[in-house]
Amino acid sequence: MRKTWYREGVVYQIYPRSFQDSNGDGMGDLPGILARIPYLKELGVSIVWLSPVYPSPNDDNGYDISDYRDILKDFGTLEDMKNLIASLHEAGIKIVMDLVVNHTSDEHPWFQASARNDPKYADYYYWREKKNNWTSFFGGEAWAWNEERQAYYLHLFSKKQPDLNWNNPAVREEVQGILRYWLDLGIDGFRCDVINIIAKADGLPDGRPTLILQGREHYLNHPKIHGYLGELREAVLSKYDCFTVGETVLIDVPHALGYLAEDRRELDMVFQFDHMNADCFFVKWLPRKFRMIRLKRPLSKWQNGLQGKGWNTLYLENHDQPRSVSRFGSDAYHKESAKMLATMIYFQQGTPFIYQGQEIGMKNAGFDNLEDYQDIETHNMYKMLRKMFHFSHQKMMRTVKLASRDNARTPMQWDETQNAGFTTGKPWLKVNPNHQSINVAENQTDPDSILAYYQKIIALRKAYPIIVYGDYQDLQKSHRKLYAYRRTYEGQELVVLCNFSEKGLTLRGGTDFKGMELLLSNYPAHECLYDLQPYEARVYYKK
Ligand code: TEU
Repeated sequence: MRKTWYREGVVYQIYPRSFQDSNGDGMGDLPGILARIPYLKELGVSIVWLSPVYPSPNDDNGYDISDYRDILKDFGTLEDMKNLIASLHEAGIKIVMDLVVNHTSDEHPWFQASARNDPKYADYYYWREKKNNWTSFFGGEAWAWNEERQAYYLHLFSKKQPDLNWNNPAVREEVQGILRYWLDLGIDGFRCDVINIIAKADGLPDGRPTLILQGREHYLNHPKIHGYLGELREAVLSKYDCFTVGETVLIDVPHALGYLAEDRRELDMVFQFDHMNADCFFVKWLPRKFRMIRLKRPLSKWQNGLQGKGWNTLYLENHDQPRSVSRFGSDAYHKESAKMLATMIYFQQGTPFIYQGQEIGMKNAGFDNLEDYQDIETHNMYKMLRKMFHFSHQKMMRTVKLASRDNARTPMQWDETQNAGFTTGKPWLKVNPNHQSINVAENQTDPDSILAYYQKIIALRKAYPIIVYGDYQDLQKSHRKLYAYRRTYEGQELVVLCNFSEKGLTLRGGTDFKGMELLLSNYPAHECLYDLQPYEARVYYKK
């Protein structure tokens, strides 16, 4: 198996708007991140991923880029970025940027030139006189009318995010140039936004009628993509010591293996989303009750499916997903369940991704008023679902509170002061009132905190290669409350036990850990070896 720093590392995702403000404008920024490097070091992470920091009109919080080679003013300057790269590197931390190249902003000069029909840029986007029937990820039609060009353009996300035409070699060269630019500035890799939808079927045919994402069979993992990614690897990525992680929506194991095959290395790892459906049908906007089995089955499927052939990402949260402790854990056992969830996911095979605030058990925003949510998807979905299904405002607000992306975007909770130590000004999105009890400062005073537990996990991953590279095998597959698995590596063995219940659980056969050393647990003591307490997690090890 190929051993590399990005397989052995732990990634920390920063959502820059919400991490740390340094100038009181209510918006996080690069100097703010710089000031928190000691915190990142203390936590022990080795790679930082920044959600987009480029100039953007912020229709979708930076995922609509208007200049790929500069920094959004609110976040600082290119000098600040260079400083951040250098300082992170000095601290032994690598840095990965978000690469959003399925679409640009409609305020990007390319789109403006394309709308003018400037011959150089005319084919940079998909222009049509007649729209097809595709629908957008954010709800509604995937086409918008442009007055200037007197044509429709394709946008799989918001109207202000026109899709780039990857058929055009000039577009692909532009993208290569962007990658080179940042790699030459010292960047160590990219998180590639919705990368598996960049290739669209020739002629953009109508899609099969369906409720969600109509037309998707014409762009999800379209075969042309392998040419595009192969070209990018060959022309740019192969020349640097860097890695890529693809955000691959609606991906299955066979397609993932197509991207991860070692001889092609189109991508180094992918984000899959199957386990994110543990409490919803297909999309977050159709919630259902959480069942642990719906978390275990897909995670095991991915562990088994990629073993020896690819590499998994291990995550429970990101800036698009509500907080994991609110979804899969418990309020009554907040600390225990947050630690248990971390144990369950980060002892599997793959590269861990921690989303800011997860390491202190931050919870969903849970705001009652629609006006307190800023996210474009939230507002679009609210309107669409009310119109389509005549859902009441009350019903929709219940869903918003569960599903909104802003649940995970509230400012980082550093301390108990008024704005949680995030800003001295007015935060762009409300701070969660629970910051008085859930915050970094509080965690730092408690040797038994969630934060301290994350530090332990990260330290263990560094000390025990079995955690990184060991094979995975699930135990008690169909158990509905116990998630148990074994890892094996060069004669060593690891057994992980996680109780997903507010009740105690008695272990029966099939989870043998006799003669093994207890490496980690979220409870101070065990009354009975074979009884797990509520949300208890244990990790056993044998040389
Ligand atoms: O997300 C892609 C994506 O599929 C999400 O839009 C997802 O459908 C949605 O969040 C579910 O609630 C990426 C980025 O992570 C996201 O923040 C961007 O809005 C999107 O791409 C467009 O760039």
